[in-house]
Amino acid sequence: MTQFDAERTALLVIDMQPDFMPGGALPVQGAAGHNERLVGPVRDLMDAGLFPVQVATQDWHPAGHVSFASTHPGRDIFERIEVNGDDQTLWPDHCVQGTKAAELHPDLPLHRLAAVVRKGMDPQADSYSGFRNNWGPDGRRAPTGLAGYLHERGIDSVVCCGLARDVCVKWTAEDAVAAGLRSLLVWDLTWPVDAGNDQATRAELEAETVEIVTSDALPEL
Ligand code: VGL
Ligand code: ZN
Repeated sequence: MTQFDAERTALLVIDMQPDFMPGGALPVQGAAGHNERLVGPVRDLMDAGLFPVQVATQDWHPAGHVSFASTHPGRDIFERIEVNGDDQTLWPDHCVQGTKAAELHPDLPLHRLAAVVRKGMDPQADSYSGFRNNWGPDGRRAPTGLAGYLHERGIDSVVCCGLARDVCVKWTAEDAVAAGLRSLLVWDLTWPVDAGNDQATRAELEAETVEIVTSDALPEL
């Protein structure tokens, strides 16, 4: 393992929005009706101040977004279709711009965030990774600017937590590697849309050299 320099590490708090929590439109599994089980440990990590830069991502879709099943008459949620030549899972309407359930969870210490990167704003392109669009009508995986932001802040490592383990956290952690960053994922501070994906998620992350850690090990890394 390369030397871990906390001073050059950013905490990425991914999509901690009520729509991905129990009671929301597209809830993750593993919290059984208790948002606090998701929010509490992430709040504690943010408050611990282990890393000098904390950045949140926020899924932020316009109404009628291409990723919503409701946008495609006759299609069901969780169906997969081809959009602009790319594979697209159809989701329930979620994280619609301006709605309460799309806000970052208010029980998080949001004042600690140096930046919030919004994604999925292009009506025609989905964005799982905080770094870029999945694809797009123009064939471009348009970047959000997060890689440039982190590089300019002198960051060389990221610690990823949040929602959802098998979708946006996974894509973001993998793209961090692609951006030349050391990428850690705090497994117990992520929760999946589908826990049935956990084994594959773990294997794919490891194949992409994302380091899977647990929160109790963080202070000693
Ligand atoms: C996410 C599905 C659709 C996520 C976002 O944050 O993991 N999942 N949009
Ligand atoms: Zn989304």
